[in-house]
Amino acid sequence: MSQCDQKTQRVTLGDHLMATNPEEVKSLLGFKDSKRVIMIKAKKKKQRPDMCQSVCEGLRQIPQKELSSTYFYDEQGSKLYEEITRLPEYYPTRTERVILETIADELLSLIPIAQLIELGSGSSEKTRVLFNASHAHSFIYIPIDVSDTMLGASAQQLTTEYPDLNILAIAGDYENALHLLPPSSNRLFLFLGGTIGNFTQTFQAYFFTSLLKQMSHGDHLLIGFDRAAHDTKPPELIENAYNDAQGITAQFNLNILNHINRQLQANFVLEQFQHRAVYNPKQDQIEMHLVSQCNQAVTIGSDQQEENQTFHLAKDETILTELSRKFHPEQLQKSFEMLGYTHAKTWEDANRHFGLMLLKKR
Ligand code: AVJ
Repeated sequence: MSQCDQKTQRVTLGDHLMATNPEEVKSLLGFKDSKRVIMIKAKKKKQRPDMCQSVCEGLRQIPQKELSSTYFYDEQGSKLYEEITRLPEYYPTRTERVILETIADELLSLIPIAQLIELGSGSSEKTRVLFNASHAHSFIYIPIDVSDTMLGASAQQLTTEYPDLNILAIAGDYENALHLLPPSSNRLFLFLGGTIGNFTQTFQAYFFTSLLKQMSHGDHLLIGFDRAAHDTKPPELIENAYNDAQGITAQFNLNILNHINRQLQANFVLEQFQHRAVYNPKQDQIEMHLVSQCNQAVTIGSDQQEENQTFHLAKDETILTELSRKFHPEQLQKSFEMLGYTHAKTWEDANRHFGLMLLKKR
């Protein structure tokens, strides 16, 4: 039996409660005393394909080898991404923050938020804009992130900055974590940063259909999306955001190989790959690759292991590491309406570089 049966137990940060169903979480939500952070770990429902299997499958693919962009985010990768968000070329993060600052009061007056649920909260950097705007902090903040170290550290930091804020941090992937949310109304789900751009169209439809099922009447969803190139947004602006002068994005891209080397005892030589990111105007997406600088072979798995696998890369052959889709607001709105969402409002910055779309469950 999990520790959650002890209903009044408080946990210190770093400890995790395991919760397997919404009832257990609901009992945890009754906290009203001075301990304002509870951290739980979402138990895996489905076993995901393991990293080795996924990486090998991707490298076996013909004609285009690929690696899942989820493998960018080891500790070093998460740090590099944080650095990216502060780069002068990387407009999405700061533009999204400006929009949030502009609309915070309006948003909070539109929705009487009981729970603020953030999918992929990371360092909760932009969410602070909403905490700053809502003086009463009458809601519970529920950050969800796969990285439990990031989650713990940022929850800790938030309690010192906002002593009145109640936090229920859930470590786990979105699907497992969402199944833990106790039913409630007046919830605002946040999916910021343009992360929706990493979803394929198929996965987007699947993901937001299952989210809608979890939502109650009157719940809202706020999505941050990067806009496709248009009259006031040249494609070069988008391309430059992924080709910064300091080479941080290149490091971020190459780090995926480090992560695989370490996790799977692989032997990628980072110096033999080069970062490439191009904007594809037909598909409205950034396509990020690692380009092999020579003919080479890579082995996944240490020599002692029997099932180690070798992959060949020709000079100039590439591994696709990320697609970052960009959107036309009208099309995005339509795709959500087709899933059954109601469009409430879309906000943009003055240059129309980035957008926030508020959707609602009827
Ligand atoms: C985290 C998916 C929003 O696509 O802009 C940044 C990741 N990759 N630079 C993006 C990323 C290269 C980022 N998202």
